[in-house]
Amino acid sequence: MNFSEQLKSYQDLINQRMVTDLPESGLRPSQLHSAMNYSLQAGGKRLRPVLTLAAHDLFPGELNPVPAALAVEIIHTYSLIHDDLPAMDDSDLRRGRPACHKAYDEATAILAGDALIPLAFEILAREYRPHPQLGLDLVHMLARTAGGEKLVGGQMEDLLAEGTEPNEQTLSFVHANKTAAMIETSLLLGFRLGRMGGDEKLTQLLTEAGHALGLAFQAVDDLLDVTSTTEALGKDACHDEDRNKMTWVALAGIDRARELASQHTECALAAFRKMGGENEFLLRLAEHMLVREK
Ligand code: GRG
Repeated sequence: MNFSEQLKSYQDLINQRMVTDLPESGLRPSQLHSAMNYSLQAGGKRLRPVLTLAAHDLFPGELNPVPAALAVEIIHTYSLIHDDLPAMDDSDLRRGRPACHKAYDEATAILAGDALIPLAFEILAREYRPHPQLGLDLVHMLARTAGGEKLVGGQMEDLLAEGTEPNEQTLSFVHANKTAAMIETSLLLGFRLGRMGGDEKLTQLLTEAGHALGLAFQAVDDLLDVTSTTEALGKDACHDEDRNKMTWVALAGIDRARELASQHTECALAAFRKMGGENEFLLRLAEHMLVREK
């Protein structure tokens, strides 16, 4: 399979699994379950779960990484639903459609996000029950990443920084925790399920790769906000500037943001290369993420 076919095949695996593991839209209360399905099935790049599957396939094992990948996408989607709320980033458009609170209402969007969080952990607990130690490790890794020191903490600082003078220290904290932590963990969950999952040296290299990839992803996200269009992105362009957000573009300009994205990508590539295994797809994916258009 070439890179595009492999990417599509990973995305298909996640999308198919979503259909079986999500509560049906009609389930009572249908407004809640329909909103959960609406946001999850709106598409999106499925980047994080693809990373989980590709990291598993570096050194594939006997266990199925798809439920772990789905759990990651579910947490990511909850964070997008809540991020779009008027009390947070106040965005009307997401994944090319009205944001959840626009398609439904604010209370429903809050509750849909709330219900997605335990669903992710329910899937992990249920699927990996025959391997309790492993299952607990996965739950621990994802919970920690979704919590106050990582995703939620990064989001808090991001909101607090709005309208303040950009500075590198805050920006680095926000990017490391709001964005890079989940990308790192997406990789680590998949790797943990593979046959080399207990190898410390490889885990360390993958952690470095994930961190760098996450920082590159955020730098590209900052760039796309000013260089792309709402149609291409499927979410509001120039939103960061409108919200007076602290971004690399605001702090250091477009050229520096590009330079940073390339440097972080190089770091990620170097770590993936050192890991060996079936790393060809991840190498291509890291390059693809640098030149992505949405
Ligand atoms: C509400 C706890 C909480 C956290 C929100 C995800 C997030 C944190 C904020 C979204 C805003 C933003 C620009 C975040 C950084 C980059 C990012 C996570 C972009 C969205 O991810 P993509 O581009 O989206 O992978 P798709 O729709 O393709 O999955």
